[in-house]
Amino acid sequence: MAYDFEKIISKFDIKGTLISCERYGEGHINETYLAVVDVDGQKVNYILQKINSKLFTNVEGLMNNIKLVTEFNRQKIIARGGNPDRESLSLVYTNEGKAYHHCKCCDAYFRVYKFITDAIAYQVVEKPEHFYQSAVAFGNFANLLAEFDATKLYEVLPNFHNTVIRFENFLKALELNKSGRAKEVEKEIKFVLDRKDYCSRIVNLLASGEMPTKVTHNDTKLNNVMLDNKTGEPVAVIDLDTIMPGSICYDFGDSIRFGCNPAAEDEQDLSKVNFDINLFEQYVKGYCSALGDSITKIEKDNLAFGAILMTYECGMRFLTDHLDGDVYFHIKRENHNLDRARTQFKLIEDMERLYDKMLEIVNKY
Ligand code: ADP
Ligand code: GN1
Ligand code: MG
Repeated sequence: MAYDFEKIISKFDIKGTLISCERYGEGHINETYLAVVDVDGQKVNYILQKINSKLFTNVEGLMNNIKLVTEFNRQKIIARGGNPDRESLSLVYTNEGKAYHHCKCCDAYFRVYKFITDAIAYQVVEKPEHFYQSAVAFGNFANLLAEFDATKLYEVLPNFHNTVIRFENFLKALELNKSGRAKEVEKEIKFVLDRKDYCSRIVNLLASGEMPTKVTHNDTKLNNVMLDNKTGEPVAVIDLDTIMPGSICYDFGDSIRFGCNPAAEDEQDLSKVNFDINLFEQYVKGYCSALGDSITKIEKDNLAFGAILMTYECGMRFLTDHLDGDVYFHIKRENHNLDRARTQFKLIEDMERLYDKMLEIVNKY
């Protein structure tokens, strides 16, 4: 659908003329655009996002979370003498002071962020150092959020990482088989069913209180952290849609499933998809050093398992969407979600083989 970007941008507190507005980044959920605006003869970049309001049905609640967290972060950064426009995701408010604009003509919700300059969100790890730095970034972010009052947050997507419920949804999708594809993916279906026992471990530890529930990011992929172009050091954690209560094992695990694979998440040639144990060690080192004493024993004991679990959950979600007929994740080609599921399953096989080594590494730090 074509949007009237000029009109949309004019609703926000931006004093200038829109030069261009093109699709940007690799996100699967929202539609992200790079908006270039002429402000007094200077080109200024902004990130414009069409919020996925099919998924985030309470846009007001979602945007209020983002407003609270980004303003909290900005104050902290100012207090330590940093640059809040660069080190935090920062909203550009509408002319009426709102965090988003609802376009009545196209019934779509938009938000604008200041563009974080001289920084990159990597799609794959190009240097081990980058992965280490992303771990430091997410570890520091977790520390910062520990001081944030979680009761102020609206739970945007309840049960987001509840693997037991994800498994039930997978079974429903299998039974309904809306796409008619179940017969073609019997091997992948068996892979998921064989590992059902993984689902309840962390859910139960959280429910019993043995593992602490913390404010977590819940989408800690490498491409949700911006690293400095030149130094490779952390600049900002982005993509704050899913900040909710959860386990740090989920956040740790999601970073590992995405970053320890030198290939893309949707690589079709599975011989290129491998779990890189050296990258795993880099991440453990960065994450544990940033968390220091705030990580409890039960959390530490479950970090390695969290990596397998998050990879399993994500693969299961991709396969569920393939069976449902690609209704959740944006796809760019036929069987795209199946390709994504297969990379996750390949990584799980590797991790299961290397599990003892992973535990040993976690114990070192
Ligand atoms: P999604 O939820 O769809 O993943 P993101 O918020 O992660 O969307 O944005 C997608 C991509 O856009 C990011 O990976 C990053 O490359 C880029 N991006 C997002 N916000 C900013 C920002 N404030 N400054 C610069 N780039 C950004
Ligand atoms: C989605 O928005 P994006 O691309 O950062 C998804 C994550 C998945 C990820 C898989 C809200 O994240 O949970 O792990 O795709 N986000 C949501 O790449 O469902
Ligand atoms: Mg993202």
